[in-house]
Amino acid sequence: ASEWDYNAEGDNGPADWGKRFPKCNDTASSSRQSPINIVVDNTKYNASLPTPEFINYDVAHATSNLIISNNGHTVVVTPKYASSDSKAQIKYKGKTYELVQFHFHWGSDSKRGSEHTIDGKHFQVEVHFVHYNTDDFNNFNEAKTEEGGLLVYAQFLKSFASSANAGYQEIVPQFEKVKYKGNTTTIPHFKFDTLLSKVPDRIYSYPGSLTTPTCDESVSWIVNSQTVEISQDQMSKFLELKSNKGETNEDLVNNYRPVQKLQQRTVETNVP
Ligand code: BO1
Ligand code: ZN
Repeated sequence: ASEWDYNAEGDNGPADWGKRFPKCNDTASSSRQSPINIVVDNTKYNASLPTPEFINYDVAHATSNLIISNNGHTVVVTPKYASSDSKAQIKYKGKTYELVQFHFHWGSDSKRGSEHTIDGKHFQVEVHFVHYNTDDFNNFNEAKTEEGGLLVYAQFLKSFASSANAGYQEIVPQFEKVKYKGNTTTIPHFKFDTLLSKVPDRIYSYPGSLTTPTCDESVSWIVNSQTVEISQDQMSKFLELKSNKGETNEDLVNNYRPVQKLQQRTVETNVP
C-alpha cells in the first residue's frame, strides 16, 4: 500500500515511513527531519534574527473562499483567492512566502498532540501555516523539494478557556461537515491573524522538513513559543473527526510524528 499513518503498531507508522519514503529517514548526520524537541537551554540567541512579517493576514477578502477538507490525515484549510485579492504572505530573512494552506495536528489529551515539543513538553494542538517561496519558485510543488523552498509557521493551541476562541470559531464548528475522509466544505475568507498569538513573541527558527511523507528537507521552520487558548468545547470538535470514509470508525487523533534527531542543527531564538 502507498498509504502511511500514525499507528505505531502497524506496518505504515512513522518508524516505517522511511522504507517507502526514503527522505523520511533521519539516520544520516546530514539529515534535517521535523518535528524536533526544542531544548530551550540549547537554543542560540540571535539578536539579529528577524521577526516574521505577516502580510494580508489582517484582510478578510469579501470575494474569496476557504476550502476545508478532511484528507484522512488532518483537516486542511486552503484559501481560494479571487484574482483581485492579495494573498496572505510571510516575509522572513528577505524572502516572501505565500500561504497555501493551514492544517492541524492534535492529541487525545492535553499531554500529546503537537509535533514539536519544548523541553519535552507537548501541547494538545499544533497548527501549521504552510508557505512557499514565491521569489524563487513558480508554485508549491516546485518549491517543496528545494532547500529554501518552504516556510511553515507553527502555532500551539491548548484547550483551557471556557469561552470559545473567536478566530478558531470560524473553522471548528465546520468540522462536523468534514467528519469523514474526503469530506469538503467552503466558508468565506476571514482574517487569519485571529488564529495567531500576538507578535512579537519568542520564536524558534531552525532548518527542517515536511513532517509527513515525502518528508522533503525544504522547510524553514518558525515555531511560536506562545500558545493560544481555545475552549474545551472547541477541542471536543477535533475529537469527533474520523480518518476514514465511515465504513470503520477510526478516530482521526494523535496525528503527530514523533520528534526526530536534531543532528548537526542549531535552533535560533530572538529573545535572550
Ligand atoms: S507539514 O506542515 O510539515 N506537516 C506539511 C506536510 C505535508 C505537506 C504540507 C505541509 N504536504 C503538501 C502536499 C502537497 C500539497 C501541499 C499543499 O501540501 O505534499 O501535495 O499541495 O496543500
Ligand atoms: Zn503539519
